[in-house]
Amino acid sequence: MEIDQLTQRLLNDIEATTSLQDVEELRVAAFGKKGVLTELLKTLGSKTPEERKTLGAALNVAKEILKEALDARKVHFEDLQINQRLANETIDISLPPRPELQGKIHPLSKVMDEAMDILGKMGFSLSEGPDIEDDFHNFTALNIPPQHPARQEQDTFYLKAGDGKTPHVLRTHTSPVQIRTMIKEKPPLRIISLGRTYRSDHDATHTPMFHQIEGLVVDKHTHMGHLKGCLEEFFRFFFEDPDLKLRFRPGYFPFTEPSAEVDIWWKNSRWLEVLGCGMVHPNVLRNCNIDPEIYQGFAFGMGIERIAMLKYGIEDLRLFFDSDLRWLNHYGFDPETRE
Ligand code: 2NM
Repeated sequence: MEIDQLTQRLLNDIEATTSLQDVEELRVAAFGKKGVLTELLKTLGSKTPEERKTLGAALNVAKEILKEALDARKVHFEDLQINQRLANETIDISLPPRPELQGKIHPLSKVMDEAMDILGKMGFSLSEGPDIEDDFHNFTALNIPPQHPARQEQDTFYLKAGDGKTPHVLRTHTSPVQIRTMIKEKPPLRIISLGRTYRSDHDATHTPMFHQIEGLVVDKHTHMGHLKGCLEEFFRFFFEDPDLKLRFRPGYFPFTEPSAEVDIWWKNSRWLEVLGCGMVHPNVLRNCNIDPEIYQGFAFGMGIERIAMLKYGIEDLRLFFDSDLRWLNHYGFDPETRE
């Protein structure tokens, strides 16, 4: 039958379309004003009632089949288009994130942690005090006389004082912390103080702000043997060398008597000065209301920067305070592993 053939041909054409536009063109070719099926429907009027009935029915069936095929094909291309857009317009969440910057432990913090760790295990506890000190705690109580060079303008940062008042200072060592603790607490004492200290000095080997750690033991019958044993123990742990050799040379500090400078035998080659120490001067104990006839003390102090440079092979002191990330990444320590 002619209509069956026509339907089959159109169905093949629909199947062969490659775009929505093709589908629409076919729809017009079949059902438009001049479409083949429209034209065929127009011929019904000139048919006999009998022919009209069979032809009409056949055309209706063909119309249904073709409309369904056209709609299905249209939906097919619309789906294709949407899927294509979805594929093109999605955000690619598989992009790797930008690497997160990992901070490092500053070598000075590392050395302070290590020193506190060792001295903590040896029974010392940490004392704290202010960076801005008064003349009494920074100088007078430490048996530093008024004419001592340490007090002079070029060494000490003096703050502006009120009329007739003695000016405050930026502490020139951490010893005033120990003075405060000796005044506040009763012996026996076994304390360390550490932190920032300030001196008006700036060249290749000095920065105006630097760090110190000091230890103090006050007890009955304390003597230089205890001091030597304590420092030997400390440095052997700190430099991870159980055979490390120490040398005590006579020295001078106003706050200790006798006083000594301590050297370590470095890399099988030379003596290096690392620390100053001594027996706390009786005047210092008296200034803190401790009776030197009953109690004696030993004390020691060292610069954190210097021992950090030795332990970690850092050449230039001034780079400690530049906050240069490349330097920190190189000399700093991983906060997780601390290595
Ligand atoms: C040093 C050397 C020698 C010291 C003395 C005191 C105090 F407060 F107990 F008198 N604290 N620290 C001291 C002694 C510090 O540093 C080179």
